[in-house]
Amino acid sequence: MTPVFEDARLLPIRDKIEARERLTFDDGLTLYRTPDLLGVGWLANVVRERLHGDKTYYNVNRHINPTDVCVASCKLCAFGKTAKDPNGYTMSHEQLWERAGHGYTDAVTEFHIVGGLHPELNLEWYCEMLRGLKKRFPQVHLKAFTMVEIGYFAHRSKISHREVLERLKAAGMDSMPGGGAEVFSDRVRRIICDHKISGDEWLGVARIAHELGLHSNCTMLYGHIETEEDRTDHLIRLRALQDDTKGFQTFIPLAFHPENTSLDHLPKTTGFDDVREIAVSRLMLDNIPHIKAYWVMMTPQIAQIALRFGADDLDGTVVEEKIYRDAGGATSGNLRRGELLRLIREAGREPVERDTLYRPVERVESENVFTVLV
Ligand code: V47
Repeated sequence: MTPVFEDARLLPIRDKIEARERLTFDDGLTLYRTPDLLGVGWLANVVRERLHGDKTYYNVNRHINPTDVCVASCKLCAFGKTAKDPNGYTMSHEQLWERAGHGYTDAVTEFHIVGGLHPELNLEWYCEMLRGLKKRFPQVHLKAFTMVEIGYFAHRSKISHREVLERLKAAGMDSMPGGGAEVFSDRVRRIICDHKISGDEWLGVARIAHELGLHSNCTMLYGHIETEEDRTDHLIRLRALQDDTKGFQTFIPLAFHPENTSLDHLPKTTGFDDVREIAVSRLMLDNIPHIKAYWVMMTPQIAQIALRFGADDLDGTVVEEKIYRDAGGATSGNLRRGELLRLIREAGREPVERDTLYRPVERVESENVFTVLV
């Protein structure tokens, strides 16, 4: 059954979706500007169900942030501290390996590892950190370092992006998260994150990672000073790279949280905006398999609704998240597996526990103890 679209501008877009044709820049703008959110969501849900049926993915993961010391001082960030800040921290290898094991059970399948751009830690320090994790937790997938961190390691070590990636891969990096992409527009980056690598460099590092066989995710930070044109351009640039490499697994739209940042005068995104962003990305990114409604950023309630607006992934249990917590996130980290299952089932979807590469994880369940079948 086709709904009655309130906005006739959605009709040609519906025709393209039905014909599996690629949407244009102007289509993207229409999707961002129409008040007919239900129409946009209906279309995104068609694509989501075409790709995944009712399947909704989640994983059991822990975040590890080795340091919050960062040379970048981005206006968008509440996490980074200067090297002189007495409140900054840097874990020793032993502390980090011990922290990784906190509450560790065989249930954890992924460590998500990102940190500040520390002026004194060298590449070998990060390689040793990875080797130590692999030795202690050989079955855990190490999803580590944003394209921005790779750019910084290369700059500090005076070696190429490719060489940095090769050395980290040899030390145990299995794939990469999608952070640090923000919005690719140079104008926006100059204001919100002027010391970070450019959008082109971010895409360049991702291209090399994919060429080396490393999968990655990708993100977009929205809800600050960017325009609808900037958002559409960002999605189209990700789509173009994916045409070449096929290395992106998941796109994660990240709503800007202004609290404790230099942009705290900006209002927070609304539920309408968050749900629309999920739907527009599902429709524009026709070659990226998964769209993640990151519950830590959206709240579990809105993330659950997003499962009917294009999203097929909720991220995971997210033990010990810090970046959103520091930016005033109200629901930062530590959702129990049972709660994820309840959210997914109540949305009429079928939960599938996955590993980082979207292979289903089978478990024997007995009284809250989960054993991974290998
Ligand atoms: O890189 C920083 C963003 C990212 C703020 O790949 C902020 O599976 C909002 O990338 N308000 C980190 N956003 C989170 C991230 C991520 C999360 C979950 C899963 C994956 C994945 C990746 O958060 C940063 C930056 O883009 N960020 N500060 C802020 N105040």
